Amino acid sequence: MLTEKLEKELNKQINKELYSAYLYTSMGAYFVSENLTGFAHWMHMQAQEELSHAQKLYDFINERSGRVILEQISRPPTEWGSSLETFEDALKHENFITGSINDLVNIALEEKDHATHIFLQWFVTEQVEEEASVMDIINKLKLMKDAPGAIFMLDRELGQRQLNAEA
Ligand code: OFO
Repeated sequence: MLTEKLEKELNKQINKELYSAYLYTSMGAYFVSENLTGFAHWMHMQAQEELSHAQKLYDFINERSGRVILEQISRPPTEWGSSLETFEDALKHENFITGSINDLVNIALEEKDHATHIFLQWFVTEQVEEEASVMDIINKLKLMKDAPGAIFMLDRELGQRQLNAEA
């Protein structure tokens, strides 16, 4: 059984993961409008992963006899100044999510809920991967300095992204 506090905080995390999916779908729509279909594909794959993160939390709350309560999802931004700015925003968002997961881990420890603590370890590891993959793209975009040929190559590379069944 989850404590009331943990149930509430896990529900809040579902909302954050759903917002992440919304944000990346919006970034995908921006890239479609810029004719960068590979970049858009990468964002759409990321949005799918975020939905699976929300589902993991949803399932866990139910398994622990808690109650899932869905809240309103905020409107994401719709415009960015460049590809680099978009990915920098994505990194900022992932840093925020990492902080939120770390706070959840602290609460699980305070509440002495070891099952939730173990469950959250998956998210801790996942956040390291999420931040690293966005950082990698930011580094590439900085090196390219808007060279059209390089952007085209990166668009092709990002268009190859497959859905990770584990994430
Ligand atoms: Fe769910 O990891 Fe990104 O936000």
